[in-house]
This record gives sequence, C-alpha cells and structure tokens, in this order.
Amino acid sequence: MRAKFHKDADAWGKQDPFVQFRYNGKVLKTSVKAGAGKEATWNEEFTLDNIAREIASGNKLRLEALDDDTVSDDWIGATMPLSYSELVTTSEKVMRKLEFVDKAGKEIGYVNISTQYIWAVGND
Ligand SMILES: [Ca+2]
Repeated sequence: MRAKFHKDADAWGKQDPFVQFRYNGKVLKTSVKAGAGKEATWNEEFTLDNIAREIASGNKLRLEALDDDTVSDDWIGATMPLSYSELVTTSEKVMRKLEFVDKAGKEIGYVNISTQYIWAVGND
C-alpha cells in the first residue's frame, strides 16, 4: 500500500500517517509511518475472511487515512466506498488507485493498493 497526500496534516513537523478500515465489525489498521509526511509505503497484508458474507451484506471497503498524534489522531481523508463484489471479479492480483477526499469532498491524495481474491478451500 502506497499513499500520497497533497498536504501535511501536522502543524509541526511531518505527519505520521496510517490507514484504517472496518471489516467484519473490527477496525484494521496499518502501522504508523512516523514522520513520513506526504508519502508513505506499507508492505502489509490484510486477509479478509469470508468476503462472501460482506458482499451479501452490501458492505463496502472504505480506507481512512489518519495522522497519528499523542492526544487524538487527526482524520486526513477517506476513499470512496468500494463494493467488496468488485474485489472478487478476478483471481489475478489487481493494482488499484483510490483517491482520498476530505470532509468537504475535495481530493487530498490517493492510495495505491493491490488486491487478490484467493478462493479458500474448505470455505462453506
Ligand atoms: Ca502527527
């Protein structure tokens, strides 16, 4: 996962970005890239189990970018929700570019992610 931001959310120094999303009632987070500023790369994988259930529920993937802070993390922006059904159209590895928008709907950066749908034998 690689993210680029147009602005730095930290008033002092460089922002410490991380990305989070909700899946199956849990919040999954990347590590914090301390002092990374406007560009950060994560070599992290998330396995989303039982994606069929999420598709059936009509749930969507929405990545949120935050700046880690001691008091409270600053919300930087979020991607437009992506249907989980779009992630399972192929078993090939797919690179996606998702734009981050702020609360006003203004594009403030983007994130590159790669997704791969793996059919787990033994799933019912
Ligand atoms: Ca910070």
